[in-house]
Amino acid sequence: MSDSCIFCRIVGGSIPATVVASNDVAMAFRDLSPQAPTHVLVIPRRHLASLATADDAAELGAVLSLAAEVARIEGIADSGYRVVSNVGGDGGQTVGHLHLHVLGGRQMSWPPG
Ligand code: DGP
Repeated sequence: MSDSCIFCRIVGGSIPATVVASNDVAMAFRDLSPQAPTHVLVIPRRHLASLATADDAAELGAVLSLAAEVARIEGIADSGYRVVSNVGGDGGQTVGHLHLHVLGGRQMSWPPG
C-alpha cells in the first residue's frame, strides 16, 4: 500500500471508484476517462508498479481471471473485447500501479496508437 498511489487509495477506499467486481486479490473499477463503451481497470490489491515488476504468477492469474469475469459481467464476452496493460514510458503507462484495461462494446482497431 502506497499513500501516494491513486490506485492504492482506491483499494483503501479513500478515493471513490465505481467497482464492477472484486475479490481478495484483485479489484475491477470503471476507468475515469473511458475510451470505449466498456472500459474497466483490473488491478491487484497489492501495490505493484507494473507488469515489469510482477513476481507472483498466482496473483497475476487472479488479475487476468477477474478481467475475463468483468467481460462476462459487462456482457461483452461473446462480442469480444481487448485486454491491455501499458508498461512504462513507451507503453504509455501513466499510473504506476499494475493494471489491465478491459475495453469493449465497439470494434477495436489494430495496430493501437
Ligand atoms: P495508463 O495510462 O495505462 O496508466 O492508464 C491509467 C488509467 O487510469 C487511465 O485510463 C485513466 C485512469 N485513471 C486515472 N486516475 C483515475 C482515478 O482516480 N480513478 C479512475 N477510476 N481511473 C483513473
